[in-house]
Amino acid sequence: MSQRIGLAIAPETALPSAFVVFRDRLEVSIEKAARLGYDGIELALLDRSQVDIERIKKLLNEYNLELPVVSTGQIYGQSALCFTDPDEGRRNQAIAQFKGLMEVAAEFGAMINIGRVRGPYFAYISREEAEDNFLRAMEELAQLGQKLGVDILLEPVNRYEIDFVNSCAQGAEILDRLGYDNVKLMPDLFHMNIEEPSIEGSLRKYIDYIGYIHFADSNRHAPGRGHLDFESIFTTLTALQYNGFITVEILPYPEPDIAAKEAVEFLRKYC
Ligand code: LER
Ligand code: MN
Repeated sequence: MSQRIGLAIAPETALPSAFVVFRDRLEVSIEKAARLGYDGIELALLDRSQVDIERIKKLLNEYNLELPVVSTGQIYGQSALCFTDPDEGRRNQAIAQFKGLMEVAAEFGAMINIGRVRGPYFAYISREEAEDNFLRAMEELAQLGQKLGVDILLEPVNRYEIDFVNSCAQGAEILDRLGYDNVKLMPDLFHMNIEEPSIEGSLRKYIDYIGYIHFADSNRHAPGRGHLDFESIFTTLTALQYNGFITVEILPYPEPDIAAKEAVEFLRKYC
């Protein structure tokens, strides 16, 4: 068994900050992903009303694709709602919207990600208070995850996008404080290249926390278009017996169809 390759896609209403290669009708992107030879798709969503669950299930079945993860960065990217927000009303809105997406994930037997929706540190409250807001939200969500059978993935994101949980070390530390084993770490090679002392070293060090990985090259273009050493990254993942999804989350450069095709062709050389 080796790693399976996923492609992150979003509905046509998503903003460019969804950071996916295809922002289009889901039917169109799912067909393209299958035709290009991906094993699965990650759905980047803003809220549950965006998906016709039965229709997507039917398409996944027809094309023999998996749906490993629902991602949620747009809750913050598009609506600026997040779990650290000092305003209880806004925090609860973020939690409610996220719970709606957890129900979508449960329908697909998928995991759910927490990237930017965790929120930043806010200047007018202490760091402890922001972390406390986050941890209280996480407890509620981890408990719901246990009921729904949905694992939650905390994604360290680089310092230029958010200032809270940038590295695997910081992610692992907060997961230890939280103490729920259905909450895992989700490294993203693009962020790792900025924040980690060594990509391979951090994969090795935090492998027991890792449930899923985002793949991109150093410039967030298709793997092969930047300067990451994929040979070495795959050797490491294989030695660690990581058999989960590696999902392509890249910018649509030079254009979406080319980027998506190049990415899967490049990665297939290794898995
Ligand atoms: C954002 O840069 C990112 O990598 C997403 O997966 C998380 O919101
Ligand atoms: Mn990512």
